[in-house]
Amino acid sequence: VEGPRPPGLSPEQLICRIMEAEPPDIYLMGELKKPFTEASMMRSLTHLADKELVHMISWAKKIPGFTELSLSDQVHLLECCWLEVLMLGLMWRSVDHPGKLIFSPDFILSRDEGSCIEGIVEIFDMLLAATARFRELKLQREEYVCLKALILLNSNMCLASPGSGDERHGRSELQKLLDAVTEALIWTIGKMGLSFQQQSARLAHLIMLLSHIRHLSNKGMDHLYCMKMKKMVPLYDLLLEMLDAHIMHSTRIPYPN
Ligand code: AOE
Repeated sequence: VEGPRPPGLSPEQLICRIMEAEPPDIYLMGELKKPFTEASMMRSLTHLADKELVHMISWAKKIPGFTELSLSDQVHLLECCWLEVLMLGLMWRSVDHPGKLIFSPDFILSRDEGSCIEGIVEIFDMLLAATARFRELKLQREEYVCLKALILLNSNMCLASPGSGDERHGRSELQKLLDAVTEALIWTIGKMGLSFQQQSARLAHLIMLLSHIRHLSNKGMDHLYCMKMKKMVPLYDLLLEMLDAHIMHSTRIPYPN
């Protein structure tokens, strides 16, 4: 039943390639001014995200097969998933630091420091809860990189690219990529010395966390939209446009600029 894997890689080779694609740690250094105000903390967070997004594009392009998708599929996928990908990265960095969010090695926030920014404590609590779940599961690096690639490749669900004509072709290529990464995740869970039943349960637990992350990203997007209205997020025009596109997809209600 298994067709040739997109780049013709074994699960082991695929995980290797996805591991090599991992973005570097970002340091904020001079950008951090304590004590934080609502505006300065938001500026630091935005500055960080801004730098991370540049690396995220390089990361995506290193996922085997991604650049073989149509350009519009590549754009749609990144547009849909960027906050989920940032959030999963944040959880991974924070997994060994209960109660703390390691935005970067030099930008660590506790839940209570979130009270600086209206509405952020609720998001922090959800991020910390999901991080605690990954801690309980003792998430492995190999699993983490597979989940992040799955977020990217699975984010497209409701987005069609009408008129592109090769939709069918694009979809099945994307499906093949998703299948390959899923197979790699199953393979890496299989190496852990668990019973068959424990392996299935672990796969289910990991995949279920992705729906929490999608939910968190939607909450974060709502929150960012509120911040934007308070003129707290210094977004570049292009990024602002992209953020707008995201909110319109998720609510389907256009709003005035
Ligand atoms: C999570 C992880 C992380 O590494 C950094 C940040 C920083 C900000 C945090 C967020 C996070 C967690 C959720 C928070 C949010 C601030 C408020 C929210 C706490 O509650 C995110 C700052 C985001 C700044 C906006 C940048 C807009 C970018 C739009 C990008 C886009 O649409 N596209 C298509 C670019 C895609 C490139 C890959």
